[in-house]
Amino acid sequence: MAQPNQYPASPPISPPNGIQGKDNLSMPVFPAKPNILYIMADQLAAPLLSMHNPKSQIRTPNLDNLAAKSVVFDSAYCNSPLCAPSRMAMVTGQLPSKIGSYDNACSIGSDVPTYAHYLRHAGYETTLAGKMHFTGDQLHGYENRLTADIYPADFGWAVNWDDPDRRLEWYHNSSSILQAGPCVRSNQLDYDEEVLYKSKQYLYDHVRKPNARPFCLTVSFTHPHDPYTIEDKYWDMYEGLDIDLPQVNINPEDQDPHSKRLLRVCELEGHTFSPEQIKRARRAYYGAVSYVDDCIGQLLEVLKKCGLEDNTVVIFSGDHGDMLGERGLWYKMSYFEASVRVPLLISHPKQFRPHRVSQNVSTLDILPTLADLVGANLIPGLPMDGLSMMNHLYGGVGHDTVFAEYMGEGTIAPLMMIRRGPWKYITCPVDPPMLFNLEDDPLELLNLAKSTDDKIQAVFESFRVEAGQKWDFEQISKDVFLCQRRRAFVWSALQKGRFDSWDYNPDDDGRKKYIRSQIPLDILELKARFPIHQNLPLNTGTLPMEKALAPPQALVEMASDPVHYR
Ligand SMILES: [Ca+2]
Repeated sequence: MAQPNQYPASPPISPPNGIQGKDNLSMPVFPAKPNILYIMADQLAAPLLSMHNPKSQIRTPNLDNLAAKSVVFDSAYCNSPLCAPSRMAMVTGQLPSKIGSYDNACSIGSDVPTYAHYLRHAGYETTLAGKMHFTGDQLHGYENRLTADIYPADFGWAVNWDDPDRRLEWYHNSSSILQAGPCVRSNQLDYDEEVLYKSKQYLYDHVRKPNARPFCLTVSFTHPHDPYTIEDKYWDMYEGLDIDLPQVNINPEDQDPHSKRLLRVCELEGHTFSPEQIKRARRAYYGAVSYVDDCIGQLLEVLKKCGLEDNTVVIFSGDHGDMLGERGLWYKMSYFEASVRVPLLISHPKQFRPHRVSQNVSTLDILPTLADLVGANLIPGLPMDGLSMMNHLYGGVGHDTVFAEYMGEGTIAPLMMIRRGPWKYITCPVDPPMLFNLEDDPLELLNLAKSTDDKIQAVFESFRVEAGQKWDFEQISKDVFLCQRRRAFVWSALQKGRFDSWDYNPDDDGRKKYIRSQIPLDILELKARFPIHQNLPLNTGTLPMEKALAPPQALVEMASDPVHYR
């Protein structure tokens, strides 16, 4: 008799994802579940990266090697060019307006399924090291969090559209550019060094654990996010290089309305940076990217040394880019390529032939792809905006559309983007629409919204109608205002009297580490050494406690492996 379907029989709201299996659900790709190592960088502009741009000046040898073994997505986008909304969309597979993630201080419901819930439900140990910018609930399905977040978990960074001209204390400003240069140490380095150490330790712990479940480890670095500073080692890598200046310069008065607002919000209005200042900022950014590349190299080296390389899918992406002076703009919050495009590669060469994908995909698609990779079922009846990239991974024809939404600081009404084929359409109730053909005009210089060409007008008109059907701008605006006002009030109340932080405090109990009296020393050292030495003590495994503590069979086998045994 067939197994009863454990999920409701109602059809999915979104089309079925990935490879179609029984009951319209995803089909497992692997007979055995692979581990997942998902690495993220923060504010890494895909168009500047060597794996996407052969003319790149940034040195990323580890990413380049990884890309050669990967499916590389050359037109991948975030779904909101701002940290938290982008990440919330990525973890849930839903557009920001669907989950109420409008700015960097919105909490999403703890009942909204994330990829961590899906993988955990499918038998994975889901672990996060580094940044995810959750407000409120700090886990959202991750079983372990190895570090605190770098950003606050409270409502302090809520945006206020009721007073859009007031700059808030935490907004970006020009200091990142004016103070760019090398350093011995920074807040960002403090953070990423911990993220790297804890992630490597997690992998070492995993291989020494008996009967470990497959892992999904998300390692999320804060570099190369501004401030533009990096330690000398990485700054010095670019000594003597004539750093490229931005390709496009646009006078402030000629900017589109949203870009003008961004200049004001980032306190860049009236600033004219010298070529030397711009080059210093870009050089520090290059160095920070090389630092991330170095961290990635170290993680991959640990995978290899621990014998995990073959059965681990490696994913690399980011949350948004950085304009780095292109068009006179800095940071993000814009739909121009350097701000909204993200790096994306998925590597598992024994399953996916390394190749390049030119279709438009987005980080929303990561959740359904992960579900397909591990054979997890998306729950029918629950909303899902992302689409599996499994067809792209196998070199077939996959989807080619990205939707993005922006409702944070710098806009005063929902600002939406549709990217399909060569086209990028941008619309906002308070701004004139924009339409670019990125094949003909990769620098986005020619707004075709008012083109008199009939064919282009037809494209424009179809995007206009599609956006009007997809988004209820009036309702979304109301939702944003309500959410902002609610948080402003609650936050002002929470700051009175005793302050109880929601920031995550990771478990790091020294009483459970290293040499402690509750485990016999020989056994402890045996379990801690990887790979296990081939000369095992003769009497191990006779006492019940020793039996329980016996090394995993895999380690015993590795002890006779000449590659690992030294
Ligand atoms: Ca970010």
